[in-house]
Amino acid sequence: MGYEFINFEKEDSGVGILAINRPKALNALNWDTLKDLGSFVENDLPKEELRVLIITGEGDKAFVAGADIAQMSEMSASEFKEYVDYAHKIYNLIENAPYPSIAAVNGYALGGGCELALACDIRIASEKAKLGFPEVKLGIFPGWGGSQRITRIMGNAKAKELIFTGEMVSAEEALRFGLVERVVPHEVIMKEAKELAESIAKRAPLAVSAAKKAINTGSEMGLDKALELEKELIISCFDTDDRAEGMKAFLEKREPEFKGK
Ligand code: DAK
Repeated sequence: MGYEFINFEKEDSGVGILAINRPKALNALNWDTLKDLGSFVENDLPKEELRVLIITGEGDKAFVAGADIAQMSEMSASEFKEYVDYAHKIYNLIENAPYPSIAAVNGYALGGGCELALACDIRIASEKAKLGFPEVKLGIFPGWGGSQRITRIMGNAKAKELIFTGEMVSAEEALRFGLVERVVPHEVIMKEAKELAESIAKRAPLAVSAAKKAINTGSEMGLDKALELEKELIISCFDTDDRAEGMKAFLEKREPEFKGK
């Protein structure tokens, strides 16, 4: 596919593993890396066959250490705007994708890197991971969705503490206030992420996708409207082959074979 800064492989289970591949710079997202990520997610990700996407970083040290500071420091105001617009577009695409995503946070997840993890549905961290938003040390603040997504995940007060101080936290601390869902030994992070992904990949894909939409969209609505949305989505699930298969398989005491139809 000709991408220098990302690697991708898809397993038979339907689990795709996308790794940001710029380990010498701790996978910092310079323009070329961000464009590879964006272009791949937009155009080349095999969406039809994909059940779950795992995002991680190559190397042993970092998930993504943020936007590329060297490159950012040289940008004009218009380039800076273009950079942030593009990152917003790609992170929104990941957040709103029909397939679920898991961030396997295998090391530093800082600034734009932590924001990438936040755009994923679930975050698993290695016990060696460090997470945070150092942007205020650079004269900016988390602007790739971070200041908004983080408050929705862990509340305004803790988010302010993290963002205002710019300090990194350990994976264990991140777990305590809900920035990550699991912490696992470093050596097994990909194994754990794959096991979790495979357990989701076995389920009815349209139902998982509808549940993601109900949660993501519904949590931004008032309860009455959100309950209406839930009703619409569950009714749309009832009308699928997978719903018929799931219930039939239960009654026949066998595993269902879901087709995503
Ligand atoms: N950018 C560029 N290079 C980076 C980098 C980064 N974010 N992080 C690490 N590197 C490079 C280092 O420069 C070094 O390169 P060489 O010197 O070897 O050429 C190499 O990766 C290894 O890093 P270190 O030698 O520093 O490794 P250490 O183990 O000593 O330290 C560290 C690891 C993660 C603590 C340290 O590298 C570090 O503090 N990195 C910077 C982390 C950071 O501040 N991240 C946030 C970036 S700001 C926007 C809104 C938001 C954003 C952008 C735009 N708009 C509204 C337009 C987002 C901003 C950010 O993400």
